[in-house]
Amino acid sequence: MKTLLITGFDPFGGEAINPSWEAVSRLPEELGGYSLTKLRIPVVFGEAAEQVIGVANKIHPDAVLCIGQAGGRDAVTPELVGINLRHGTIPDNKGNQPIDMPILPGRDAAYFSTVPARKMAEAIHSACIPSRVSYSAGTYVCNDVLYTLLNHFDGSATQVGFIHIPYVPEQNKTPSMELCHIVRALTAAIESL
Ligand code: PCA
Repeated sequence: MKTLLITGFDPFGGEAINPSWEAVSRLPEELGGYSLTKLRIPVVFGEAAEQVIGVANKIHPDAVLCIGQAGGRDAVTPELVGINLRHGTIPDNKGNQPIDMPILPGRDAAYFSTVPARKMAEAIHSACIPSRVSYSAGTYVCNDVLYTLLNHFDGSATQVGFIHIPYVPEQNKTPSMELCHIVRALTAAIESL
């Protein structure tokens, strides 16, 4: 059986929960021909990606899929690209707030995701959940993780992808999506890998 390392984040920005970890933790142990290893990662520039790479070095996954909250989005959005830029409009959970800094100085400006982002969006849509491809993972910790992993696994057989998800209703912000729909969306995405 193939191995999938799937991650969700700690809460940040004053929220009590992060729906990305809430959804990831509710996924089954096996799905779509993959055995899942779930990892909760900190909302800290640099450290989040380091923790993912640390676990990946031990389990050698066939694919790494990271999930994050994108407040304001009304759909589940597989990301197409990670960029070599750090910019925080709020501090991370350790107080770092880089302003227009490269993630890896001198390295490529961007990498395309190596999972089939469009196919995943179509599979989520076919499960009757709003979804579209996103062309920007932002410049905060989610993009930091996506870019760093794409750089790390560049040229290897390990696929790397990222999916942003909306708020859940418990967070009292709009737009939001029921957690069970987000779990179903992630299920459809993994089954399409
Ligand atoms: N969303 C943030 C970081 C953690 C999360 O869940 C982002 O979009 O960068």
